[in-house]
Amino acid sequence: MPKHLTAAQLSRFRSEGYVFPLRAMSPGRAAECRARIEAYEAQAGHDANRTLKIKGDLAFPWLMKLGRNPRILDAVEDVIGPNILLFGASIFAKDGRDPRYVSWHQDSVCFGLAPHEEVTAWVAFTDSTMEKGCLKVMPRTPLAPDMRHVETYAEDNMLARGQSIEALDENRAVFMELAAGEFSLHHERTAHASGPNRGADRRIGFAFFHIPTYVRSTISRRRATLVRGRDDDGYWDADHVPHFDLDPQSMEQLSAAWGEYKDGETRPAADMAEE
Ligand SMILES: O=C(O)CCC(=O)C(=O)O
Repeated sequence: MPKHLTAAQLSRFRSEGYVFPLRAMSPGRAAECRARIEAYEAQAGHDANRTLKIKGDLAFPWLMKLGRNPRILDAVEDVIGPNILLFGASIFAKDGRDPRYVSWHQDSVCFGLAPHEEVTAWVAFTDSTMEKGCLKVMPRTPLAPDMRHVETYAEDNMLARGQSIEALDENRAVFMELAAGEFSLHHERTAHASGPNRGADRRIGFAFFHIPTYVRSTISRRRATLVRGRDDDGYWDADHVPHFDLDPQSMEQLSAAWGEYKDGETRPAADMAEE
């Protein structure tokens, strides 16, 4: 018996690689999340995209708490089972009238995981509509092996290396529009992208990356946080979870993970990953 998804939604996820919209929290709570992000940006003096990536959940206890949101985890559990590790989280924030976009890509080529069973919960802190450049997915892509990615380093591309799958049929794309407080799920092999924000207001989402405990890292031994169930597999060390905002120990771990990713150290691992 699924805990959050209906049987039809679960079957859709398995065949198409995504499901939406699901409710994580009220619009009021989502507005609080946005306000917290914007308070951090004001204090740090830069766009949160510069720092709250890869392991952005380690910056603040409130983000780690959101990573344990029971409604999100119930849906994730329906897909990957009861023993769940959160191995990272990234913000994707676009300003109003922002040309930045995310090119078509599969996370499976850079996550360095085997088997490929990661599920991302993308949580909307603001409304995320087609006009605002919501997340879009290419159905059924998880059913095939990884696709070829070209590194473009394009200026407005929000991905570190501008990695991009070319020649996808845009007409088949599904736009996952969400209201503030809702979330979507997609599989790590689901090709996804997002366009520029043509709206006046910001579009902010936080993507949480989940794996079942039996998934291994193909890069090296890494860290993750057990957010539900038990870890009898022992493939991951425990994250330094933040005890207070910007806890230096957690921030050190966050920076190290971001540095590795930007340096492309995850790429060879994608080649090593089991198909
Ligand atoms: O939010 C976006 O625009 C892109 C999100 C994304 O690439 C992801 O969740 O993996």
